[in-house]
Amino acid sequence: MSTELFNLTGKTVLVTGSTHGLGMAMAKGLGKAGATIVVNGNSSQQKIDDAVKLYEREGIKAVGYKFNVTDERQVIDAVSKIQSKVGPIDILVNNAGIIKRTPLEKMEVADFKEVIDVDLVSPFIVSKHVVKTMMARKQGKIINICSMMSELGRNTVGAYAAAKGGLKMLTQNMATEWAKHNIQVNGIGPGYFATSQTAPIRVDGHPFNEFIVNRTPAAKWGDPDDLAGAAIFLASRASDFVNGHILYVDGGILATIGKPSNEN
Ligand code: GCO
Repeated sequence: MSTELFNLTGKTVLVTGSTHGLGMAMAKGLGKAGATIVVNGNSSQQKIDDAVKLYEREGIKAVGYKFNVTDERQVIDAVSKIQSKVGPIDILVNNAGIIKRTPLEKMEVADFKEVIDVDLVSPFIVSKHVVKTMMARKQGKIINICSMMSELGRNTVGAYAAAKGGLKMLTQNMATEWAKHNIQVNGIGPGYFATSQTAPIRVDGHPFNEFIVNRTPAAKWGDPDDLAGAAIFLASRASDFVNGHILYVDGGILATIGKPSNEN
């Protein structure tokens, strides 16, 4: 009974921004649990094709679709093509996101709006067009990828924090409106993970690198594969009565005030 709860065989999963990083790590976990992965990216068709090959090399069924998650017309076309060619989207993971690290007083308004557009508005756009079929089928799972910045501020990431804080509340409101249709909407809040997005603040000697290791009770940066279990849980029958919950996978950061750097 227990393993069946987490079995995603026969399910179709769309993971936005799944050609690399945390999106790919979560998608691989979902694929290894049996799901067919719809790979999305917006940079180049080649990057999507290469990513699909990576999934297939791990025995995962994957198909690629290039579309810009902030462009409602492209989202409508892509969702329609996916649902007619692959099948209804059972599970949506809104993972695509960007970050711009600039002090707020120096940030261009256009840059602020771009971060909000990608990180907050696009999960709304994609969910709005995927949920229609979920409502008709009276089943579905939506997982919004939040952040430590859904709960905490940090110097230079104000736009990102505003977006991810908003995404936490959007997750709770989606759950409020759609749970009655047997659609579970939840979030995953990754802590600090070793990805291309965090590479600039992980370089040896960068003060933030040491700070995070000290600030994290697990005393390390997360490995993207550490997110697979949370994704499988929130995508599977095991979470059928979980709604509006943000599951933090952060090595304990949010559990603690932290400690002096000279304390073990
Ligand atoms: C930063 C990091 C964070 C992490 C993650 C934390 O500059 O603070 O990029 O934003 O990537 O979002 O949950």
